[in-house]
Amino acid sequence: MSHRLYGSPWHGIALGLLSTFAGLAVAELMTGLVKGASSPVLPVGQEIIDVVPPGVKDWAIETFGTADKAVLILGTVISLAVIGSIVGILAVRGARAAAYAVTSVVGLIGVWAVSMRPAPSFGKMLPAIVGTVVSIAVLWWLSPRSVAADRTTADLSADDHEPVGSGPTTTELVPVAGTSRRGFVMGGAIVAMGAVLLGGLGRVLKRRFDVDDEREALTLPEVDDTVPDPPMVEASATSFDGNDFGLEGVTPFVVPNSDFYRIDTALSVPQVSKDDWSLRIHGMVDNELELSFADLLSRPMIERPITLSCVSNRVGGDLVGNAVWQGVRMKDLLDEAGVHPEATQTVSRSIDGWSCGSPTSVIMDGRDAMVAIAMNGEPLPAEHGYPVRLVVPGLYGYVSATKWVTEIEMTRWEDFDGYWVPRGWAKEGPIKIMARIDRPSSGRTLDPSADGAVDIAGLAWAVHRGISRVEVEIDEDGEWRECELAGVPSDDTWRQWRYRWTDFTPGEHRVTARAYDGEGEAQPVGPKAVAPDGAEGYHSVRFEIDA
Ligand SMILES: Nc1nc2c(c(=O)[nH]1)N[C@H]1C(S)=C(S)[C@@H](COP(=O)(O)O)O[C@H]1N2
Ligand SMILES: [Mo]
Repeated sequence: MSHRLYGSPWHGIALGLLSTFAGLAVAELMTGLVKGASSPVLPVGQEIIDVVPPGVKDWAIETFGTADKAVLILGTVISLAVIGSIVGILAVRGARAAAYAVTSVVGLIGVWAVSMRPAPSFGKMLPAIVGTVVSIAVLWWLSPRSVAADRTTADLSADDHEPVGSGPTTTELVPVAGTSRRGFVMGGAIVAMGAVLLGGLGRVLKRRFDVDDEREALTLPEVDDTVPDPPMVEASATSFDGNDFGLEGVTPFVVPNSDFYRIDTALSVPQVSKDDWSLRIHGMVDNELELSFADLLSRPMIERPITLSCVSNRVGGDLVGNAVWQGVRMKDLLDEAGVHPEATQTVSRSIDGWSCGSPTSVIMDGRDAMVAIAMNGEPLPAEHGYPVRLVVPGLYGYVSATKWVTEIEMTRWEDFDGYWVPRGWAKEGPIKIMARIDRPSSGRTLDPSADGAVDIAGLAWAVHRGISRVEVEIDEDGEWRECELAGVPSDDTWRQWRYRWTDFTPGEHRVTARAYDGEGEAQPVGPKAVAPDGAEGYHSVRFEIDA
């Protein structure tokens, strides 16, 4: 650093960034040392999520998909860096007290944000506290001060009262690096290296809290009640007898775990060990139940393919998927607990404090609502709720599918609102009927198959009501052509459909699809936005057939 830069705003920004990132790095280290300790960055971001209006949240989900969290974390870190830079400029301008004060306030916001999470504890707040202390220590150590002035005072007092050299000057007792340009560069390098090392160490140490290993080692219990494979209800007139046409570009009937959409408010995936987990069923019940993971595993197990959808799924969107879930029927557990007739709402809560409420009548009406432990033959992936989540056929995820579930409370419909309800989403969330075109994908060229047909295909769902018919219209000619339907194991899954267009012409086209549910009711024309209770409208795609 040149003489000109020492004391300049750039010097201040460098100091501020060093202080900020040293604090964040040590916070990261603490999360690796103390189990359950929370980085303050995530909760501060979470508080931001909690205050943004649903419209903005919705926009974020649509714009960034599941990357919205990464964007939020990045935004929080950038904000901290900006505040840190201002703090550094204050410090090099001699306003050290103000610099310490602002840093303390930022630290307190971090501690507060952590305390707003469920089950706050001192251990959880440690990273924010220690990180703030380290930030202030770095500011103190690297801030410039007028050595001459210190010396003069010290020397004067020494001259007056004490033998020379024993005066208590800051510079002599503690080597403050910031007092010289050279000292700042050296000290800054030490702080930067230390931050990288300690932050990295924290990351490595934190891995020991991951549930990956215990998840891998877990053996799933036998299923007592499953649907036959290949499970089928009546396929369409063309009697195609598989679940999957196997067409390129069409989402498979069962979506692999790695491709399954993920939506939640958790900024870091909760790592919940099955040994620490329990499920409490309480509220308006005769006998409160508390189940350990082993208790749950010893119960009769069902296995069902069920389609899950997010209420934020737009027409044609991919926040929807079908998986084979294994678990215990919720009804069995609730019957054992003895639900009071006035308990019209089944509230579930997750370890991270998220909650939702489902109509008890829906949970208990005989559908395969379950407390699930497995997804597509594997223990639930951590991001899909390991060790235990809920799955309710026919309800959007935000009112039913609690991941990392630890609590079911039976209460009245009017006595509680789940997480998304006060944020502008409907209290009731039955999944709406929808047809989606996967092939062709929008704007693409579609080639005829060897037997001379252009295969248009996709998926349709009306979860728990089933799909009885899908039609496509080509080039808005007003003619709705009936599609072939693949087989399905039950009304709880989506259904593949296909239209083999034989009398096609090369050039640009547009295809639109619509579905009918199990009762023959047609998909509404819409259009309706996703908020407050799910999108409506026909999916339509432009494509081209080469000459
Ligand atoms: N704990 C918790 N569970 C949750 C959520 C959440 O934010 N936290 N989001 C719900 C929503 S909105 C949906 S759509 C589904 C998505 O489940 P998936 O991520 O396994 O696809 O989870 C539900 N369960
Ligand atoms: Mo959702």
